[in-house]
Amino acid sequence: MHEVVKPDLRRPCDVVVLLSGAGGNLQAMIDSLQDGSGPGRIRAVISNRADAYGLERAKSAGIETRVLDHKVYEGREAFDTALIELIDTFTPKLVVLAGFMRILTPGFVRHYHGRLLNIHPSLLPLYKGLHTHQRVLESGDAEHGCSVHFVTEELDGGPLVVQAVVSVELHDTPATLAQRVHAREHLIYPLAIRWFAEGRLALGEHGAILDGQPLGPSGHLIPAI
Ligand code: NHR
Ligand code: GAR
Repeated sequence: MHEVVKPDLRRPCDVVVLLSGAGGNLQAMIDSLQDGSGPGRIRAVISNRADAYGLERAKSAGIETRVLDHKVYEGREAFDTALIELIDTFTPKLVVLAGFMRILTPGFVRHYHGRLLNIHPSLLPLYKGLHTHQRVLESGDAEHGCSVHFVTEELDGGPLVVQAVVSVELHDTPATLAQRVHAREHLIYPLAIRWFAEGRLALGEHGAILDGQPLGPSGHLIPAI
């Protein structure tokens, strides 16, 4: 089976970020990780959309950007093969999905086994897939939130690393709820990336491991404020 690979802590952990949109999570990573003192360093930001605002944020922070338009490729396999090739020119130890909106093939996910993270706007395993804020409101749930997980072949189903809970309020709309979820995303994603870069977080055979201890099925849980 896959063994837990110990990182070389003498070198900073190079990270490649994949995104498709606004890049609020990228900005949170830049603000919390990119000052050069921390263990992580964003080497490149890759978008499948040329108009993603996240690309502007990267450029403003002096980070290299690339665009790989999925529409130019014949199918997911061809796109993912090209994406792997591009990512690997930056030799990252960690790849993070930050609002990346393309489902990835099993081959891609296997290639980055144990070093691919995603943030999803729900308390997984609830509300996998898209339009989570609206679905939570329609169900009348009292709580919502966000989750960082290792990416596996099962969409939004990989081992959880950290979750933050957000209370649903009486007059919430998908937009107001999303705003509070985003604020928590911007806290937990840099936290998880820092753990990984420090060599504290790994994917074991039975789930995520932090400081040598299994994290359990929900990951590290941050309650609602
Ligand atoms: N790939 C795998 N294999 N496993 C995961 O857990 C993944 C993944 C790729 C992306 C992010 C995910 C989310 O957090 C993610 C997790 C896009 C879609 C989707 O339906 C679903 C989930 C996620 C991202 N995408 C459509 C598609 O056909 C396109 C939608 C669009 O372009 O707006 O790929 O929610
Ligand atoms: C975030 O809320 C993220 O959790 C979600 O998209 C938003 C991206 O915002 N991801 C997905 O829905 C993945 N399917 P950002 O571009 O401002 O970081």
